Amino acid sequence: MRALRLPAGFEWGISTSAFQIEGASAADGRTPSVWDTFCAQPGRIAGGDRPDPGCDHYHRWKDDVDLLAGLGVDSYRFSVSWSRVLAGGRAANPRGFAFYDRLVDALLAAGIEPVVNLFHWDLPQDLQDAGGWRSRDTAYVFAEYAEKLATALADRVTRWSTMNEPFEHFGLGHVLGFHAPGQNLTGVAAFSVAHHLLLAHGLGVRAVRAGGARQVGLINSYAPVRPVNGGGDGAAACALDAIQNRLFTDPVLLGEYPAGLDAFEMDPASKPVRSGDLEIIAAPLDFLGVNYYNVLAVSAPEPADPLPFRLAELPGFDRTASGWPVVPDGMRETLVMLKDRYRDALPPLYVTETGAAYDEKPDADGFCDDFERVAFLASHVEAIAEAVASGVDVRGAMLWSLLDNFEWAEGFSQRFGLVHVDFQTAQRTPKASYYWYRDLIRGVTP
Ligand code: IFM
Repeated sequence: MRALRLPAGFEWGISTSAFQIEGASAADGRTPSVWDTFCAQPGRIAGGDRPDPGCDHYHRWKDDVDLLAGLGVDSYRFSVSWSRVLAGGRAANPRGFAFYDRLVDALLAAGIEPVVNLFHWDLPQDLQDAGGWRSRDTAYVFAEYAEKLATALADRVTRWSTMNEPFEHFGLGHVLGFHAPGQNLTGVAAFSVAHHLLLAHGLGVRAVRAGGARQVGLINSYAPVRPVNGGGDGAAACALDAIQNRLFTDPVLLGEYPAGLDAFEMDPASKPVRSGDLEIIAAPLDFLGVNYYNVLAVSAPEPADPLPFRLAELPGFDRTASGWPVVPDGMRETLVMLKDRYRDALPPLYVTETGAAYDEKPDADGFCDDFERVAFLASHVEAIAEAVASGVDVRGAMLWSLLDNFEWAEGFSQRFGLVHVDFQTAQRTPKASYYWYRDLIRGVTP
């Protein structure tokens, strides 16, 4: 790995999410989320995997804090299970709050800054039954949750994000139906979900600040779009760029919806958008979180295609076990794209996720040599440093993820962890990438 040139104080962290690691779905008063419901439906999850007990972080959190301390990270980003702290999404559950209290205290005692994300796709099922994100009310209930949580934790937690990757929750969960809640919405119905997620974000920013939070941001996923046949696929590339890279960023940073949504029959002048909403959505942020995994290749759609683009193969790149092309320069390109596109409207950036699935196992001596993940992470960290060198204000990087975990519709078949988890026993085994990252953080050039 080349010597990294990053500013002093550059932050190194790692990310997880509640539903993917906690297990304990019925412990201590937790109520079901849309993902519990979805996982119970036959055929939804690869191999019929069930998330519980999975990593069982709810019971093994002390071991996981020890792993974080051994890694030496400056920060740890985790999400809160809304269904654990508020039964049905509304009624305070003291035992749920107590779990995150303990976790925050243990992180601080270990010298690790807790970074709290409020929503990583696990809407309480009761709120889904009341209309989910198609209902405007859900955005207001989210704000109540946000304020309650900030009131409980903001004396110790400085940095908050309202939500992680709303685009994936919208697209995979509400349009393509591959994720919970498994809907196939189009037109105004689909647009209402996007708009209410954005409204929830804006109301959530106000609410966590009212609860005492000092730094608030949003975490989005980004993917540079490459037309496979150059200009011939330009319209398809613009359509995918509008929805993947702009739909959840332009309203937040510029106070307006991007052009190009009409290709999806989504109309920003339609009913869900009320006067004053965009001002709420564009509340100033302290940071933007950037999740980057790969670039997307696209071609023009065939006449029968339901979407105004067709995803294509990107030849010439290695692939991870998820089949995603390994394109480290896409990280630099993403960060520079954000700087060029949003200029003065862009707050400081943190890379809040990057990582890769590879299928390595511990050998007889317990050594797990995930050399492909080490190469992936090293090249993507170098790409962040290149973006910083070209003037992008990136303050830190959080890798995905601490543990192998429940990879949504892929179940346990895709492993992103720096720590291997045996899902029969929940035993944790740090991989080579864990030691590589530890040394990087210590300033040891691998
Ligand atoms: O596991 C997911 C995470 O929940 C959101 N970002 C992408 C990761 C890998 O697919």
